[in-house]
Amino acid sequence: MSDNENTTEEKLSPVEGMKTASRYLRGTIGAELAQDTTHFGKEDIQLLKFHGTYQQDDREARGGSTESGKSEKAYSFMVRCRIPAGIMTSEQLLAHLDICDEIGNSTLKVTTRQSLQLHGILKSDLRQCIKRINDTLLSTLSACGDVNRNVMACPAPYHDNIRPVLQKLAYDLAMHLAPSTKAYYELWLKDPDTQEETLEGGSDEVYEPIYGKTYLPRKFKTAIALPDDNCTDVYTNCLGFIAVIRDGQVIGYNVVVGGGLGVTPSAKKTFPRLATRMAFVTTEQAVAVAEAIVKVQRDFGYRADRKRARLKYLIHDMGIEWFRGKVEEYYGSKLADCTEDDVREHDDHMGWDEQGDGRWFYGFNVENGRLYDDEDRAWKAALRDICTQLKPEIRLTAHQSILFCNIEEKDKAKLESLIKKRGLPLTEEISNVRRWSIACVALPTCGLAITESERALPGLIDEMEKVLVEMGLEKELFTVRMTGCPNGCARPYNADIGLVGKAKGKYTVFVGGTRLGTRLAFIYKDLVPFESIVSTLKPVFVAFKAERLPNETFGDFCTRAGNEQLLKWHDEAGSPA
Ligand code: SRM
Ligand code: SF4
Repeated sequence: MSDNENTTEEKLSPVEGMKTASRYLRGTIGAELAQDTTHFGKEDIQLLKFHGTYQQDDREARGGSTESGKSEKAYSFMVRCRIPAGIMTSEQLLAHLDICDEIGNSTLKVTTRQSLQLHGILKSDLRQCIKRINDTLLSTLSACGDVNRNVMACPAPYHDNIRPVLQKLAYDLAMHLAPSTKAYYELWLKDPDTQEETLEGGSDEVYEPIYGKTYLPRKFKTAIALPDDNCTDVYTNCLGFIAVIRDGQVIGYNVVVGGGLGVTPSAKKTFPRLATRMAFVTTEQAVAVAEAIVKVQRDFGYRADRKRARLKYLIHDMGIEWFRGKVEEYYGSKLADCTEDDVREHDDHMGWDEQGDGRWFYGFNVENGRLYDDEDRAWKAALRDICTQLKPEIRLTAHQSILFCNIEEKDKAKLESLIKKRGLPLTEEISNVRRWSIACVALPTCGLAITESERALPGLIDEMEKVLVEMGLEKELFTVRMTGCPNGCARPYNADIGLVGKAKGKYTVFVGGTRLGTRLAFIYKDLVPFESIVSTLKPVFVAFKAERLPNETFGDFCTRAGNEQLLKWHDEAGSPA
């Protein structure tokens, strides 16, 4: 099979040229790191992503001026870790807290893909930051960039025959699909004074056996779920594995392909898409089939237009049969058809649960994943206390929250008191609507944000809580997911309620997805001012209360009613917006 075969005559996107010329992700990053400047040039910015870091600037500080009188952006770096299945140690979390306090913006973000992000790292501290993360035996390599990203799996620490198998697969996939280039080691881990390239004219097979020198056309995302628990939102990934379980053992996986949520509303050629079921693989086949899928996307994925370069568009255009045929060709044999097994539940793993080995874990809800200390709430201080005094294993969830694992019965009360002491609510004290809400980073660091998200959602949830209590709906379980632009980083497009920043202060309100993540939501109202979101939704809550079927969820109700009816209720209520 020829490497990086391109099926299109179209002109390649400029990023393709940068990757090809980069000498396996080196570019001029080393030379730029040695310079006393605040930021990198545009080619290195693209390559830095593969190393796990994004150049950003504080958008609220734009327009400021430097000592030289020339106005310059307040540049800094976001650094994202690769943490397969979100599994890490207390020491690793403590090291992240130290880094964010010493050289970051003193906050840490638990992401929607079970990872951690540092913000506000200055260029002069970037090498130190990445080196310190690696010193704790974590890596940032391939946390971003056109490669396989952090692999998600249900993080629950049950001592059964299922979760550990899935978590191991996440680790194996992450390692197998990680880039092989030595550039990461040379740039960040080696003594800069002894820096030299380890390239001596070898081939792709030597330096990047899976990716070749152009890597993938675009980011690639993988997740693993089990029928009882789709906490990783498997259908929103490029590649998903749904465990097939017989007699309490994992015998293999139904493979789903071509999920992805990013969309540019003005470009009809872009759309959110849930993955399509493709084939059944045994546990032994899983990693090799994943490699074949990655290689098909490498060789046939679109490299001209980055807006259409995700795997979902290739599968949409070519069809699942064509794609499966190619995967079988690359894998070297036919694959079996999917079994009937599919996801049917979603557990967020919050609160106390027994692990099955006599010990406990506690799911701690972190509002929108942001860890900070202020006069009212001290998330970081609580984590420091817990990690130093109880030393639990840490697991991050795809809902931006944390599991404290391996807690002895005798330490349960202590864990709760360490949380309460810092002004933080126990999961049990949080309303359902807050617990099931998440928001992306957005302003001030995200260069693509159009509106607020993480900083705005808590206030909106305060308002929504009141309305739900008024109507006796506070026990309902439904997801509310907010993003500051249509890229969909908090997965709003398959939520019961998705709030997507569209224009300054205005959001598109989606409804009709599911907590299970298996159905796309539809637009209920567009360009709703932030202040009117709850009042715009209220007539739908009223109708839901009055007309729902027994046990019908909010998303199911909205889908059954259809948007024409929802808008009718809205207009009859005379709501604003
Ligand atoms: Fe994302 C870009 C943050 C999960 C779809 N995402 C970005 C960037 C890097 C902005 C940029 O390109 O300059 C954001 C950094 C903001 C900042 O200041 O930190 C960003 N994405 C995030 C995180 C941190 C959101 C969060 O608050 O948790 C999540 C990090 C996950 C991780 O640990 O790896 C994050 N992003 C997602 C998800 C959800 C998921 O993967 O489960 C999606 C939707 C699924 C998908 O990929 O389709 C997502 N992010 C995007 C897109 C749209 C991609 C597309 O196909 O169109 C972009 C923009 C892009 O790639 O051009 C983007
Ligand atoms: Fe930034 Fe948009 Fe992603 Fe939010 S959804 S983090 S605003 S790219």
